[in-house]
Amino acid sequence: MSTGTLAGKVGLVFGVANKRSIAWGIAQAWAREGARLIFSYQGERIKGNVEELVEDLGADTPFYPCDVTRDEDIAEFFANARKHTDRVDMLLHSVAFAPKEALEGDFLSTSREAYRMAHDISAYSLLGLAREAAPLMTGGGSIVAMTYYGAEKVIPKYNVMGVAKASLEATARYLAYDLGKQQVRVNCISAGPMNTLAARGISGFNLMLKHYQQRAPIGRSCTMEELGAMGVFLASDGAASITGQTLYVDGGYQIIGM
Ligand code: NAD
Ligand code: 0WE
Repeated sequence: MSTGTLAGKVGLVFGVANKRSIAWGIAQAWAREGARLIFSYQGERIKGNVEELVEDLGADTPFYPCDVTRDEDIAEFFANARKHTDRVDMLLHSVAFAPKEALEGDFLSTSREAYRMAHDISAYSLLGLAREAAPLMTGGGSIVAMTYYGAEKVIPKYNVMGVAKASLEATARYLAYDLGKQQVRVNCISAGPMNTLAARGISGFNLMLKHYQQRAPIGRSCTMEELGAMGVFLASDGAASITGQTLYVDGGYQIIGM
């Protein structure tokens, strides 16, 4: 019997692709605090990775496919999740995508289709998942979404992802308003740059980490453990009156003006 801060709680995790994924870092922290977790994965390409990872949390940890662009996948994921639990306490949204070319040139050349995809996968999906999760959050709940500073200030080449993250953060606020009456909280964690699959392909990413080392008050971006600790806090009763917020776990970079 676990005695952690999240003992007895049930969490749904969206966005594990491999062991470097932020979703995996936060899921491990939730599990360490005693939560029971149900995982989703994007598709067959990633299934094997997730299968191997979740075994560490116990051979009976459920995982089901869910491409968040498909309403029928979302419905099926929740039907599967209901086989294991009749209540959910937390949901982690750690999903983002824009077509590669949209993160390369200038923002002005973003196509209608790239704009649509980025917003569908990276922002609308929070609403689609929250709508299914909310009825299961009968004892209140905590929904957490991963965002980035490019939502509020221009980060060259982040382009349409920055606009989609602004939409994600606003989506979290409007969801927080709707769901507050059932004690479901919705917050974003704005992480500093992390060396994950989603960041690896980005040219100049190592320069960005150097830039944080030079400019952030604590002389670095964040660690996976620190993101996990924020995930645990937001899921805990200590955060019971925190909702609609974007919390920065970025070494303090966000406060700097020059
Ligand atoms: P990652 O590649 O490990 O995670 C991205 C996830 O999105 C993957 O698991 C992928 O399968 C999933 N995904 C993409 N399209 C999907 C779809 N259609 N359906 C379902 N899942 C889909 O990279 P990460 O860095 O861990 O990114 C996780 C989150 O953290 C993202 O929202 C990202 O914007 C955010 N974030 C990342 C950084 C960073 O520097 N790495 C910084 C701040 C915020
Ligand atoms: O949110 C992100 C990246 C999300 C992402 C990454 C990719 C790479 C592969 C979304 N779509 C794609 N599409 C692909 O084809 N981050 C916060 C990491 C990131 O990405 C950047 C950054 C940072 C930081 C892109 C440009 C500039 C900075």
